[in-house]
Amino acid sequence: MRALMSVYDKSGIVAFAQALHALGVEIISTGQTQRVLREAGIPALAVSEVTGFPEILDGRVKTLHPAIHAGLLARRDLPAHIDELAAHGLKPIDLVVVNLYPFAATIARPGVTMAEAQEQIDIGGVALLRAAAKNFPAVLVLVDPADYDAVLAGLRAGEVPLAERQRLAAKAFAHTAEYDATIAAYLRTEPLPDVLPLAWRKYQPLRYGENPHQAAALYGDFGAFFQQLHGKELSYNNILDTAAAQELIEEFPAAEGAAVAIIKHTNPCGVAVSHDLRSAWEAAFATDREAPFGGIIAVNRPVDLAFAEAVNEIFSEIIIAPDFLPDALELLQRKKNRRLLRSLRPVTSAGNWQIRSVPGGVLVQEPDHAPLAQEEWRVVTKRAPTDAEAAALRFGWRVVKHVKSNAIVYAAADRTLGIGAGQMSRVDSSRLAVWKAQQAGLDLRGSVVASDALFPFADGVEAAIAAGATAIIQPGGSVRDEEVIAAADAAGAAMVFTGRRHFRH
Ligand code: 93A
Repeated sequence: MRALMSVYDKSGIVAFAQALHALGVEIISTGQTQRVLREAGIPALAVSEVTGFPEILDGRVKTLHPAIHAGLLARRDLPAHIDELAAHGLKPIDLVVVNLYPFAATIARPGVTMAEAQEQIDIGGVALLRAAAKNFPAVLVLVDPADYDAVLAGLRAGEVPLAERQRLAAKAFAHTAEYDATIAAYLRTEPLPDVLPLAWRKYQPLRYGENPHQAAALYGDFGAFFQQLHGKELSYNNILDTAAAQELIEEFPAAEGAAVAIIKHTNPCGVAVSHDLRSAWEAAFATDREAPFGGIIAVNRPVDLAFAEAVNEIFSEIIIAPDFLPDALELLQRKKNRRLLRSLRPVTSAGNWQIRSVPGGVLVQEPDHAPLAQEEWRVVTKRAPTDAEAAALRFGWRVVKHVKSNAIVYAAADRTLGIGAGQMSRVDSSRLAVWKAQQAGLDLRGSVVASDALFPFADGVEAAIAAGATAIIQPGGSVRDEEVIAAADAAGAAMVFTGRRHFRH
């Protein structure tokens, strides 16, 4: 029996090779692998001794040779294949151990150049894996040290069962597929390619999905964005809420003030900015004093003790912050069920796709991370917003984008006053927002209202004005815009068209 060993990461390889050698397996290996094996006293042939051809082009061509690939691909059940090997002086290879050039780790390095990345694209190793996996009834293929022991046990017992060989082959093809997908994603230049190169590893198993009877897992690189400092593991719904909370809070740069967003079921129940986190918390919590229980809180500045003491009063599932001061962390860690997450980098900056599953496939879009684009805003009423109204319109517009459609947000310059989310009719969202404000004991007189999409009729605007709003922000673009504008003018209200809507389905 002959084995070909060619590994970039050499850990564990000596012990495995020793075990193979003890079983009488002849070992062939590439340059550095051979060096490591020989240093450990294991006899190993160089690939060049088998091929009669040296490694060339700085190792770009090591194993890409018919003497290797014929040895892997020959069908053992066809005498013609066996004869052909012999006619060319070749011998079968029955086991392949490969560990590819670390392309993913290379591109994860900050400042890596394209030339460095290209050099780490493994060609020969991938070819070895695919050839061995294709011929899996005869050739064992190993890409994972976790499989070494089972294969050794099989060899010692005299046979590795066909089902195990097939499992290893599937694993090898999954490995090369992931490897190639990573390369394709890195090299991709067009925004929406014909084939989606997806290569997501399981990051974390989840106890369940949206509900306890649904199995679920998290894939990808969540850990690059959030570090969990405390608390039991995040649930499926926690992760969705965390993403929504962080996206919202990133609307508010720390330099412009301390911001707090309270999220429940991916919708904000209150958002505010102030000079410090504690007062921002109080203003955000004032929007809705019921819903935040069991909610998620995101802030844009390091958590201090004053804020920690205030939020400690209510039960919240998760607090997300750029950092936690030691005394605040100590206090917040006292509750076992509370998760504390440090946001490591902006979730809204990367050009990452948003992907959602639909029957038979996925929908892909760019995220709605557009900036305010205030230069596109147009005052359409006779009266322009006052400075105070303009500040409130900006605030409301930043928040309404993060509310499920139909979305209506009543706001002041520094806080939400009433939020109506997720209704099938815009009028109902408006009614809800007003009702919520009333429930919270908030006065909507002099407030502004933000609508994620156009008001189709004048009635929505009339209702907002009746509720106390003096300025309105919305995309505009209804066939009845004239009536809608006239309704605002009739009440002396100011209205701004943004020309851009923010549906969130
Ligand atoms: O540059 S390659 O794509 N050309 C090859 O022919 C080839 N054959 C194996 N890289 C190739 N390999 C890779 O070399 C293996 O996948 C492994 O990662 C590495 C082992 O080389 P060494 O034993 O010299 O460290």
